Amino acid sequence: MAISTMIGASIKRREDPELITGTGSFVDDLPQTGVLHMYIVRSTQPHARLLGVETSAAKDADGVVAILTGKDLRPDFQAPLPVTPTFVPDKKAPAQYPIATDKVRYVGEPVALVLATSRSAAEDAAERIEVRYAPLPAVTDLMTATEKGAPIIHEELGTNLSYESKFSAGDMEAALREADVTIKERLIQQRLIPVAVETRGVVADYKPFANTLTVWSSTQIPHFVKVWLAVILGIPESQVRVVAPDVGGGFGSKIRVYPEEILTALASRKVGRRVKWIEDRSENMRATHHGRSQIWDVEVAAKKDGTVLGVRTTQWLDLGAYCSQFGTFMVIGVLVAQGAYKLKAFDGRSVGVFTNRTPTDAYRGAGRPEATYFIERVMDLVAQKTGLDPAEVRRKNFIRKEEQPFTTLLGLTYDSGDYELTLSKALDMVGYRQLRQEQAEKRKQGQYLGIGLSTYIEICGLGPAATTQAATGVSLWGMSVVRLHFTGKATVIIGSSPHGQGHETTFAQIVGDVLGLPIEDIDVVHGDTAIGPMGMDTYGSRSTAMDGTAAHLSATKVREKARKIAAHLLEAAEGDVVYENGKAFVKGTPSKAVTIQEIAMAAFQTNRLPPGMEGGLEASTFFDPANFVWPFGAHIAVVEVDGETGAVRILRYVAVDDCGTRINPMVVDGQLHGGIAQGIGQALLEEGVYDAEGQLKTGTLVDYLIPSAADLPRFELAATVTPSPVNPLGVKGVGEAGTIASSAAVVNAVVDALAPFGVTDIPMPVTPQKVWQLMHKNGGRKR
Ligand code: MCN
Repeated sequence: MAISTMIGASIKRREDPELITGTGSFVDDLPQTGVLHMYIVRSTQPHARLLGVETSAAKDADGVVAILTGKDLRPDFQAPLPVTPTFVPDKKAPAQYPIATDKVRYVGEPVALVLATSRSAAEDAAERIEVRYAPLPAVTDLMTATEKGAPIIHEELGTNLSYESKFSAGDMEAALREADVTIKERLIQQRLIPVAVETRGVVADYKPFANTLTVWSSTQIPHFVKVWLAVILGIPESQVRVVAPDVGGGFGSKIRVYPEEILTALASRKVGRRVKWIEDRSENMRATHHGRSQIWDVEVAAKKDGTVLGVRTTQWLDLGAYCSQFGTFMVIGVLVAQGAYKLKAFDGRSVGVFTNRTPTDAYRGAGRPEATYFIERVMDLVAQKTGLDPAEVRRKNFIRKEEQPFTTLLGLTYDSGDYELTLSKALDMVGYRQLRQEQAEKRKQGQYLGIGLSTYIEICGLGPAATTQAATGVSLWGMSVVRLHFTGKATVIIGSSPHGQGHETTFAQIVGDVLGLPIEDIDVVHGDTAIGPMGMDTYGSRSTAMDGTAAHLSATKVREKARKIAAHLLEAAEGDVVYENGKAFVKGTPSKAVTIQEIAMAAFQTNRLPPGMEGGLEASTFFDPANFVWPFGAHIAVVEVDGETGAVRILRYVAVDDCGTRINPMVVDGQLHGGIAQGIGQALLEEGVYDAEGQLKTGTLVDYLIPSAADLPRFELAATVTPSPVNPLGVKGVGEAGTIASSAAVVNAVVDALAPFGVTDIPMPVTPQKVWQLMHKNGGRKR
């Protein structure tokens, strides 16, 4: 393959052979010698005073080295777990410590640690620990949690309300007065349990004499974990190293500094030995944060020609028992809920509430699936009420290509977009007109075909340093180092780290494109805080737009220096030398070229460097773009609802996505496949359910359904390319796009199929039981 076509090439992911042959190296695969195994005793109570932890029987058990309780460990914490300010800086965020001392607030909260010579010894000993609780009534309902008389989870606050914030612009009352139609609806974002194939795991190794700590963690954020280990344990940051080895999926669930990272490190410091903790699946379902768990109340003002004048929403956000690190990031959903449309008024409110359930935090899309679900359901509600076609309602309200960059009512500016183009392409692909005819025919025969659209936009590529500093308290940069070795091979060190995304391939493509090196000559290094630059880690589909751009810029700096060295070697004027495909030559004489390998060698030899030039061939970059990037697209689901059973089958799924320049279209498609599957999982199958007492009823994969290939159709994908103007590569993110778009498309399709029954909404997950009940409600079919 010609090197100059490296960007846009569907190169197979080079990380995969290792992963699919079982030779990857995950936390659990690290050398075991001398390691102590940690088992965490967790609260079985959703809300209770912790009266005591009786450990004497367990201490004598075989293989036990130490047992530690919250009371033993509390003096060692120099700070609570971090909570970022994210959009609602004045929220009430009670301090959460990694282990309970006086009270437990959700099932799964750590209560005691058992350290033993084997995992089974630790588990056996844990059974001998007696935890004495005085149970308290639990808060398990988001909508009644703040009512007078509800049990208070954090007494020091005197309320279960964390915050209530408004984000409004334009005159919603005027929009309602001007409207021909108004609609009210309540949309449910059920609680989701992220199910990464690899559960979390931590190995910590504290060296007492050197006061150094090395932690291997299955995390998306090794750099942030390093900082917080240093702060919470009081170890100089320079003496803490965090490594994220191969990480088997995260989907946002490994985005926070977790209690277990602190506890494993602290346990290692207490006993002076290497300590390992590996989460088991049922622990994972309770202790790893959950996602979504929101209710969105909706009010719409529209004209009878389909023009949407204004929307009002309240996002009720179930934070769970504590404010998780990025729990209130989900407020972003309200901030971007305007979607791809022009509106006169937006009236948004977000209310964050504590309940006695596992804390919620980012889950693939984090706020943007909720926003898309809201505005895309709004478009369909308006179509239904006005009798217009859902595609026409969208077209009527779209922000036009020539209006980009477009500033929303709440002041965010879209970088570029052509929403009409992706919609037209998707409609063509699916054969929309013909499908509508087919639908009408089938209805006559009592068969229920549904067509659902979702023309989403997304904010990602987090994100401009100043904006993210103001919104979240952290300046987010893209970071990279590109280093050429003596022999002309390159190392690229990036500030993000993948957990399934394929960075080792795509980042090599980015650098290879600039330097004209084959990707076999480029090693992409990530996820180790002891190597390379400070990083800002992986979330918010930011890596390519931020660290990818930083890698491009570092490579460009290296290329520029290489060109200067080449000019010296060729005894030519700098201005006459060009660099192409890994070679530098005087313009017009490519036969007399010096290769990058020769230039790299010369960069380390004083006798071959231009006089006064510093040696080496290496550059680093802190990249700070002017804006976020805003991918978009049009997804169409075609479903069939079984009139007898209420079962939903997805017949077709068409998606046209635009993530700007695609570095590797095959990787992009892979990201979309996974993302769409996850959104379909939310639409049809998944729900984290608690009973009225606060016990998790879906604590295993038997009760919590995730989609398998058998539940999914073949995805029909296509792309348009609208480059982003905010980075030189023109890239936007794609890691979450599929999830952001797909739940809305599928639910819109089901509601469309059920239109003859007068159905206007159906809460996710759309189970056969709910569908069947709606079909039989109030005497069945209406038209
Ligand atoms: N890419 C590309 N061209 C583009 C954009 C992206 O070729 N225009 C490639 C990238 O280079 C990268 C992949 O697509 O290899 C995703 O890139 P990007 O959109 O920048 O997202 P991140 O790398 O920052 O990944 C984060 C994102 C998020 S937030 C979640 S959640 C998520 C996701 O990626 N979790 C995943 N994808 C996942 N994929 C897997 N397998 N596992 C997860 O846990």
